[in-house]
This record gives sequence, C-alpha cells and structure tokens, in this order.
Amino acid sequence: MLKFSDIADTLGTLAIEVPSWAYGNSGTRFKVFPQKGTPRTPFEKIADAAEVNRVTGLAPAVAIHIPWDKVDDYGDLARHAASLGVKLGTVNSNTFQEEDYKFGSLCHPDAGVRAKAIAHHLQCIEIMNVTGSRDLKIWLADGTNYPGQDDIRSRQERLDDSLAEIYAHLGETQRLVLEYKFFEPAFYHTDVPDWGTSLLHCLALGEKAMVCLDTGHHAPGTNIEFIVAQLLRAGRLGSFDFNSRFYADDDLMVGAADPFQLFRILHEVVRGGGFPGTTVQFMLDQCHNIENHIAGQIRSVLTVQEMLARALLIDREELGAAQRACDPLAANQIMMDAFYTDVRADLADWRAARSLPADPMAAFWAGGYQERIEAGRIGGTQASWT
Ligand code: PSV
Ligand code: MN
Repeated sequence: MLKFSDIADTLGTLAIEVPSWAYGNSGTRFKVFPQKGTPRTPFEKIADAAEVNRVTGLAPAVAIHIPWDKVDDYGDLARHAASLGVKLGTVNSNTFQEEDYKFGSLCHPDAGVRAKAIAHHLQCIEIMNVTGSRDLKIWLADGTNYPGQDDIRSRQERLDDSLAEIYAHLGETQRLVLEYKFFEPAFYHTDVPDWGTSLLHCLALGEKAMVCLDTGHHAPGTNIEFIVAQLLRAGRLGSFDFNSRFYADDDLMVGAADPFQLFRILHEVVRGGGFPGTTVQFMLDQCHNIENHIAGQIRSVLTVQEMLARALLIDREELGAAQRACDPLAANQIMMDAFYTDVRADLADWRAARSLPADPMAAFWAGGYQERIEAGRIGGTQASWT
C-alpha cells in the first residue's frame, strides 16, 4: 500500500461541484421541512456554497439549475460567485415542472412541445456563454406510465433529433452531459433509463457529448464501478452526480449508505485515468430533507475526499501483479487494506498544512455563518424545489 505522503499532492487536485439546490429546502412528496436561514435567492445559495468551500477547500464550483436559479443578469451571478472565491459550473436544464411536459419534453409526440424544450436548452447554452460554464447537463423526466401509451421507439428518434439540435449550438469547449435514471417519475418506461442508452445518444451526437452518472439512479445491486470502467474505456464519462441511496433515488449524503461502494467507484475512476484530470467532473446531487443544508454538503465533500484518499492508497502495481498471478485473496486484501485505512488524522494534518481548518465541520459550526444567515435572512420566499 502507498503512504499518505505519496498521495498528498494528487489529493490536492480534487475539486467538487456542489449543487445550488442542495441549499434550498427539500423534502419528499409528503412534506418539505423548512430550515432557518435558507437562501431566498440564487445569490444566497452561492454564498452558502462558498462557505462549504471556505471550510473544506474542496468545492470551488457551484452547479446551477434553470429556472430554479433564474436571475436577470447571469454575469452578475458569476461575479458574485467570483467575489466569494467560487465559480459557476454545470448548467442543469429543467423540463420536468411545467404542464406542457406532462407527456414528455424532448421526446414528446407534439413537435411544438419539443420545440419549447429545445428552446429552453438553447437558453441554457446562452447562460453558459455568459457564466463560462463548460457543461450543459440534461436529465429528462420523459417516459410513459402504461404499455402502449406511446411508441417507445419513435420517442428515441425524437430524442435523437432534439438532442442533435441542442448539440449543434454548443461552443467549441462546451459539452452536453446526458444523465440517465432507471425510473421516476415515469413508472413503465423511461426514455433515458440507463448508461447504454445515454452512451448510444452521445456516440451519435459527437465527441462533446458525454454520459453523466448519478450514483442513485440504478437498480439495487447494480455494479456501478463496472459502468464507470466501461464509460472511461469509451472516453465518455463526463460527470458524476454523487449521492447515496438505500432504496431508490434517495439523494442522501454521499457515502451514507455504502462508503465501500464509493471507494470502489473512485478506485475505478483512478484506474481508468479519470482522476487526476479535468474530463470527469465530480458533482454532488443531493437534497438535505432533515439535516442542515450546509453541514450536509460539508459532510458529503469530505466523504468523497476520504474515500478518494483510500482509493489512491492502493498500490496499483502490486494489485496488478496479484491479478496477473490469479491470486484473488492477495488482490482482494490489497483493496481491503486500503479501504480499511483510516485517513482522517492524515487529512486533518494535510488541511492544516494548506491553511484549511483541520476539522471543517467544527470550523463551520464555530464560525458563526449559520447564526448570521438565520438572523439576516428574514422575509422573502425560501428556495425550494416545490
Ligand atoms: C433527477 O432525479 C436528478 O438526479 C437530476 O440530476 C436533476 O437535475 C436533479 O435530480 C434534480 O434534483
Ligand atoms: Mn442527478
């Protein structure tokens, strides 16, 4: 196994995008529990994200969601972010909350609805041009609830055409990342249910189209690290939406359900050349229904860092030798030794050496930020996904 000092510099290149919507109120279809100090505007969401970065040094970018983060001047929002030491990252489109999209958006049988959804994506690209964002992330709620409701094959053709129109508007350095999810809100079929479907569309579009892997979007028992390996082999793993799930798309704090799975995924990312590097964007996609929003994000970025450190500790040469020798016990032990290594004390020293709080969570609670926003954010309408 490698020593912590061997991986310290590599670890320093980790940069995670946090989702603006994680700072707003969220809940289930049963209840949204509001929290004191919740942002009322996208500007306040960015301020909360900057606090996560201030105490962890791990979250220098914020992903935004349109129209949840609609503002009059996106240049202003980008400047506000820069003034707080962060930048605006991935722009997420949203075609799942309007009446017109009841039967789909980019796959809808009606050309008029498809045109509206395409126009929304072109607006997102306009926003990216102003904010300097690289990635347009598309997740579609499109699907059907009943067999025969629509022709599932024609919907794929419509999707191909709609995506091609959007793709044609991307700038040289911009990318389209297509996220998949196996069900919900559609319960019979979903138009982009899995990585294979997403990859097929990306391959048809061109090199600037990549797959987004949300860790909560698979059937129970799915070997996600295998998908990571395949997408990296194909050069099409664009980004991660990290979160945790016990049952379905639970959007819990990263690593809460299965830190070992996160470790295995990150090992495969490192193995496949996805880290260090800039091609694979690490993002969080979460909702903090019962825990403090900002602390929930801090916990999550720290867990990604911890599991990444453990994955980096694997001596891959040693592992390769055990694999070539067909020695499953030795190979597995190399993985498990790294996984069971408690890196928390080393990480605390590592942070202190980089002028970061050794204990970011304690620094957040002691820093007074939460008290300030609770006292200052009175009135207005709290941000929420509803
Ligand atoms: C859909 O469930 C999803 O994972 C997509 O990434 C959306 O943009 C996000 O959640 C909305 O919370
Ligand atoms: Mn997601």
